Amino acid sequence: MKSFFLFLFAGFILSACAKSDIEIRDPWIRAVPPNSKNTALFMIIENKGNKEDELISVKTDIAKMSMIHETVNENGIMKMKHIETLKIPPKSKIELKPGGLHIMLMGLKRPLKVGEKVKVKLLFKFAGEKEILAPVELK
Ligand SMILES: [Cu+2]
Repeated sequence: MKSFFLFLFAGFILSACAKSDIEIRDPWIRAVPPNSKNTALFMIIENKGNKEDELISVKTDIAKMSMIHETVNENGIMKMKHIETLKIPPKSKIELKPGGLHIMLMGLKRPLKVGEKVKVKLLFKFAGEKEILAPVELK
């Protein structure tokens, strides 16, 4: 019995540690017209830990596919480029914002309402899965 509780306690400590390294702040999804098929998700990802972590995938029920995109300037033309994973160096934060890095939500399954909160699951290499609620905003 004692070892069982010890095991539970160890598990709790481990998950608490994993959680504290990656912090997601101010997530939001851009409001788009009802007939629009794509939108984007923005946020600040902070890595408080001592080792690099990596955003591997993003999932949400509202879109068929989610992709990490960066915006690049090619001869004066802004283009979006797909990147496989997003590395977050230790003790640093990365801002996903309009005109820069973003999560492209493609193939919206239904129109989004301004103000509604959308559940999104982010999978990190070390921190594991993080669930966030991203409000739909007109900005
Ligand atoms: Cu994009």
